[in-house]
Amino acid sequence: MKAVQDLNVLLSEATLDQELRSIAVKVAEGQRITDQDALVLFERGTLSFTGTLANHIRQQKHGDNTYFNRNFHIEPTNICLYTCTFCSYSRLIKKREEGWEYTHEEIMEQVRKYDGQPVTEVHIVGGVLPQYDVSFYTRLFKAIKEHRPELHIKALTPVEYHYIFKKDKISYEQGMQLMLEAGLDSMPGGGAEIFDPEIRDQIAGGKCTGEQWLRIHEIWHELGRKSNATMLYGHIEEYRHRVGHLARLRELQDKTGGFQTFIPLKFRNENNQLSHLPETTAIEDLRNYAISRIYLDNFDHIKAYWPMIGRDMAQLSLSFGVDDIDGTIDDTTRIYSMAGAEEQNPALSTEELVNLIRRVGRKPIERDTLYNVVRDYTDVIFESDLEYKGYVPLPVMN
Ligand code: V47
Ligand code: SF4
Repeated sequence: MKAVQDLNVLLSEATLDQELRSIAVKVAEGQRITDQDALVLFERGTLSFTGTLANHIRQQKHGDNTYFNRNFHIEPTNICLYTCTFCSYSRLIKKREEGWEYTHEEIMEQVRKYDGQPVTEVHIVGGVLPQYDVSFYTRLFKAIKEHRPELHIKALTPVEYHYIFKKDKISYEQGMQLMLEAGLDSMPGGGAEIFDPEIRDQIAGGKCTGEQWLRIHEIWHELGRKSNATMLYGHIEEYRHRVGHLARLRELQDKTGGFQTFIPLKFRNENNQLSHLPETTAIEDLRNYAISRIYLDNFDHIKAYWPMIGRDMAQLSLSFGVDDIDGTIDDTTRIYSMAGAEEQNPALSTEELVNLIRRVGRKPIERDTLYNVVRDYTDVIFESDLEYKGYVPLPVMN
């Protein structure tokens, strides 16, 4: 078996380092790695070592299947009460003329723009402002559902929920129940940043704590619903903080099973208060995907957010544990373009996304938010790709 041969090579490479060797054995035997193992991987795991282990797990979980979905983003406002130091997107209230604040009607206009288009999800997230309260969002979710009942609403993060529930003096439990009844289908993974309180205070002071972020997801999972998780890395945190963050996610996932996807978010340094920090290298980003894949054994999916890392890196990431590319027909998010992301006007047609996945030897599968297959594109070759000569052969799995 090719995967076992790869592992044998790795084992011999790792004979000089007993700890790496024991991690490889654990992965080969399908055992969970410890927090200390994860730290060793961050400190000493080479790109090829971590990549081979992560790809082995990816192949076992998904084969070559690579998922994407068709969604669009709505960002109701970029004015924000908070002042996260990594954020390039928000504007303070005193500079509100530099930003946007959409009304209910303006947001519904954006929703209606996609009428007749085969999108399955709307992703709603933005800044935190008093006028965007419980009543604003419940009315909005209801209006979207009335207009297009089958459209999946993936909206807001514990950062917004914590603020609006506190303002309305209702508990997290009551608040999430209201959201559920209004039509919220799932929660995106944002706002997690780094859970460690010391680091969080420095980069995201004042907004919900790591504990509160986790608690709101837990309550949502207890209501039988799904959510995602992220980690913002590559700023002032150390490897031990990344491990601590992943450990909290794995622990909650053991309890609820409600997370679908983990999305590592590389810190981008343009136009924010941390611009003096250098960005992580491509090697570090791939290692981070790989180690996340190895450590989070109870997460089904690892997602690369292509508008942030660019198309080439998204393709590469598929060999380092990633099985999902956040595909969109017309990505209108500005969170990353304002922070110096690779894609300034991120928009990929389904055809381009399918070609991008196929060209690195993977199988493109369109999914909905809950990973039901919408269409398997494995055997669909578009005319635009007929002349393409550089296909990577699919790995042979005997
Ligand atoms: O929480 C903000 C991050 C997040 C920067 O669940 C930055 O499917 C890097 O969570 N450099 C919001 N990152 C986006 C998010 C997300 C994206 C795609 C898919 C899903 C999903 C969730 O963006 C924030 C923050 O961690 N962010 N500024 C920056 N300068
Ligand atoms: Fe506001 Fe979110 Fe930006 Fe923080 S990351 S300043 S909460 S928009």
